[in-house]
Amino acid sequence: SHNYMKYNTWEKIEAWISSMASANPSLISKQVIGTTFEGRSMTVLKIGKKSSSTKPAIFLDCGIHAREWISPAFCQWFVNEAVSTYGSDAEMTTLLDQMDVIVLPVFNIDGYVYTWTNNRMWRKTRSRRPGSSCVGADPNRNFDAGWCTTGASSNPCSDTYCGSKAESEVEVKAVADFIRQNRSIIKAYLTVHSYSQLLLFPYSYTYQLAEHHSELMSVAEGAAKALRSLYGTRYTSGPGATTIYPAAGGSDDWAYDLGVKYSYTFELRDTGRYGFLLPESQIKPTCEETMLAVKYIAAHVLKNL
Ligand code: 0X9
Ligand code: ZN
Ligand code: ZN
Repeated sequence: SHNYMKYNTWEKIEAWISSMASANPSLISKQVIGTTFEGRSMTVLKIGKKSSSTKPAIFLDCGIHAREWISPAFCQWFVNEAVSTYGSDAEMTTLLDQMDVIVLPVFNIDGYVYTWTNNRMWRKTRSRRPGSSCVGADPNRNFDAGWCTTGASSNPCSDTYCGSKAESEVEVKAVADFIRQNRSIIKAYLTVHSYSQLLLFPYSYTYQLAEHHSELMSVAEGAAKALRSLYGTRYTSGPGATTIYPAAGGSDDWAYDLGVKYSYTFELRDTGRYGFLLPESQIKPTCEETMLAVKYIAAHVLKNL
């Protein structure tokens, strides 16, 4: 069976997506939202108790950046925890009765595959364009939020290349289209990266404070406190621009400006000892503590519907 305490290949994750959906038909449905540059299907798992009326939803994605392997590991962990604690954990049961969580387990599938086969430190997509020998754009610089104005590069060979235009990357376009289509039901956007132990919220493309800054900050601090309660792991919360660095074209800022108020970027463990090469022994503790933060945010969203 699927090993949640190891980093899994895309082949394993793809098989897992199918088997999770078929083994839990009352709680999980799947939907293909697009195709990657190299032709792989992007499939979301919608988790929640089936209802006759339309339910509000939380969108959760992992693996925007290829080398951040702990991130897809978290999405797999989340889906498993959701189905295995529904009906026994009161918080999870209420959450999935009232809302759906739409999970994209690996956003940048082509990049993720490339980190397994060619270059463990690859970050970007794997798109090619006539006229440039450099491959890929940074999907988290490719959203239409102050696109390419700060903290991004217009050089196709840079690791933070913003792409030829906003949403030039088919993976970004697929996610943006899906969120636009489901704009009225999506109440929170959560995106998981590594590393640095941060809980970021808008804005990153400007130093201006978000309209809902105080609420976003207090929810982030509550989530960080919940996370810390398990193993003492310390997270710093704040707007991206001042907490990490100014950088335009991110998914969090784009979702927020679209009207998804609760928009957060997690930067998971660690603070640099292992960095992107986080040992598999840390998958379980990292995922367990992060679950507490995600559930805290979800409970806040639910309370404020
Ligand atoms: O630079 C990024 O895209 C993220 N950090 S990472 O080390 N995982 O690459 C931070 C994203 C913060 N949000 C925005 N810049 N919008
Ligand atoms: Zn990242
Ligand atoms: Zn657990």
